[in-house]
Amino acid sequence: MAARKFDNWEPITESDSTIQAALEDASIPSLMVALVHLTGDESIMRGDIRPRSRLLADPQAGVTEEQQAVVRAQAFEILKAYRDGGCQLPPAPNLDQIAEMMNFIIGEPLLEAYAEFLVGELSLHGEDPFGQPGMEQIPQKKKDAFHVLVIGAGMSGILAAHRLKEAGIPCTVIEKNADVGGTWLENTYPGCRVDSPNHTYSYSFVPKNWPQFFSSQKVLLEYFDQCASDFGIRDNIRFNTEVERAEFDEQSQTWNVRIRNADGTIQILNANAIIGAVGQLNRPRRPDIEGRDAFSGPSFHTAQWEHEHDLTGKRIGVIGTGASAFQSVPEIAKQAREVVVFQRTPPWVRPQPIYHDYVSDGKHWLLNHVPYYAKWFRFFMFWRSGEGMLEASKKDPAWPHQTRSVSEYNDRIRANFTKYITSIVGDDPELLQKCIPDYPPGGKRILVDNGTWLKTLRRDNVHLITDPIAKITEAGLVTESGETYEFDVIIYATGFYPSRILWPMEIRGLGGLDLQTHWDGDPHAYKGVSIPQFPNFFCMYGPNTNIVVNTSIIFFSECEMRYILGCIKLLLETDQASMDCKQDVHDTYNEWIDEGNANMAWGAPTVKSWYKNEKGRVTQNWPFTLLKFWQQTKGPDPSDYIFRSRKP
Ligand code: N01
Repeated sequence: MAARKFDNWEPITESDSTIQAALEDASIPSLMVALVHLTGDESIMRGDIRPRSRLLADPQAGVTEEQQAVVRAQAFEILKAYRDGGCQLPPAPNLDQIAEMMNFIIGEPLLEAYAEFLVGELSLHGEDPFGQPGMEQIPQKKKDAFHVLVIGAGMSGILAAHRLKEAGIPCTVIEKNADVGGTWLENTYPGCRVDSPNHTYSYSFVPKNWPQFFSSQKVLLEYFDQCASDFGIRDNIRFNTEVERAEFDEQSQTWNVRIRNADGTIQILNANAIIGAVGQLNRPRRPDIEGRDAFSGPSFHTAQWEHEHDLTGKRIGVIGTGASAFQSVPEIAKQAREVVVFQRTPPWVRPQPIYHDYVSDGKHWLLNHVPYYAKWFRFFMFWRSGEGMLEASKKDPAWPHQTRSVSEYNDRIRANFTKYITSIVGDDPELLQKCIPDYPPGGKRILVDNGTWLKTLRRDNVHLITDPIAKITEAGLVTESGETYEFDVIIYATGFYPSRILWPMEIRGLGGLDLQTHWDGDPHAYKGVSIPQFPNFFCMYGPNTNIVVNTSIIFFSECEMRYILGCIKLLLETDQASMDCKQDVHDTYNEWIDEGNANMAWGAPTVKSWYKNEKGRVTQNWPFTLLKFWQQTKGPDPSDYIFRSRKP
């Protein structure tokens, strides 16, 4: 992996024909704003050629072919002049100009607050959008005396260790697996890949020449593996080691953490703070179906794939139709004699023609050579796959068809998705009926498809069964209608235990309070990070920090880590030993979150999903904009916390 900062673009030395060829592959909206950087000429974004909002499915956002040709010709002249002039840039744009560029690329006026966010993202003046300014002023001696224990070396844990190291804070990472990567290490099922665009699903400060727009598990694992090496944090990680218990010691205001080493020995570590970076989708769930253990053949969960079983020519039963089944079934079907998929609820499917496509050479060249193009392309993706989609999931209380959709906009999305599904399976009315969900789009995770899933369901060797499973037998499955199915292998694509955040670890806070008992299946936290009565325990990807409509969970981790660093900085600056979130602050925050979630498609009472706990509360999701989370997590407000010092 060539890890480079976005602003380290390569000088242009290539021939005219290379430039021209690359421009054929340009994202025109991203290119146009990059041209403003290159020339300082605002007229480029003040003419008739402009991206249009809400055209989220069109990669050129409504810029016509003819208009694209005009922009390419203009870009060719500008890039040649830039090359021939020694690759010099005019002065950086000011805040007003950035705001205009941002509104231009989105196609509608955005909140002014986005400009500040973007200035950081663009790093025009070397800003670190997720950094914690002022950390460098704290004496190293103080930092050396503050030890942080990070649980997990997946995407969030690697980030946490890196940021702590950068800040000069000592840390130890405890990882249950033999290597880094978390979810990308554990999930090795065939077809596993990211379904958020990779140019946003990456650390903001470690771009990569992603081979595909949505890369495979192998490529993602390589990325995180390389990051861990490049960050120099491997020596901080204790592999094959599990945290069993963590107990807050009120005397010293520190945490005592019991770990089980690879050789089974037990050790107690002491830490000033803990960062729980274990993810929400970490503990595989096999549902309690009658006779579950009776099956005589191999059976395994998608997140614990048993590669030793050759599926060629086999009869396979797959339970579930969430994202894991969606990606693995098409691959299994290529090998197996027969695949029977048991569906309880159909997923909404969103067309994404480039889902399996490779990034062309021209696109790579533009990303690497044209100043700020990669940054704007990232923002363009960020908007189109995330922020811009939020509106479509928002409930309009006046909308009369709340069961099928939550607003007029949401209904239009429903119609589009229905049209797409119909275009592939429409000539099979029985299959079509099984594939159209009866709940609003966004109620559950929308799966991105380039036709692979729906075409797989049409294969002669694939059958989609909606008759509920009654029991598992020695030979296979029996459904409620009494139909029997015999299999060689049963695969559980049945998800995880998201509401049991941090389970099965025993975490004990003030007065020995046990976290899982305290939460009772209903995890809450302040900003997803702090839990009252659990001082100096910080979560990453904690309660209500999951996102439903796409974009990148890495963005959230970067926000959370910035906030956590801010907390540590505050403790060190004030010479306090611990900070404990105030209960009323936490409660008011969570009321706001619950209200927000009730207004979203995934909060609709008719929808059941892993976003809700058994009581029906949305425990996992963040209901507002990404910008709002970015603003919320800039740093802690000291008045939100109770500070305590070490007891004499
Ligand atoms: O799990 P899920 P997943 N009988 O919980 C069904 C992320 N992810 O592993 O919908 C029959 O979504 C259940 O049915 P229902 C992503 O965030 C990302 O697929 O509850 N069926 C459902 O169909 C995703 O959302 C990627 O009615 C039973 C399925 O099992 C999250 O992980 C790839 C059942 C479980 O679906 C989880 O996805 C993979 C029963 N008793 C995962 N119990 C990327 O692309 C459960 N089901 C990045």
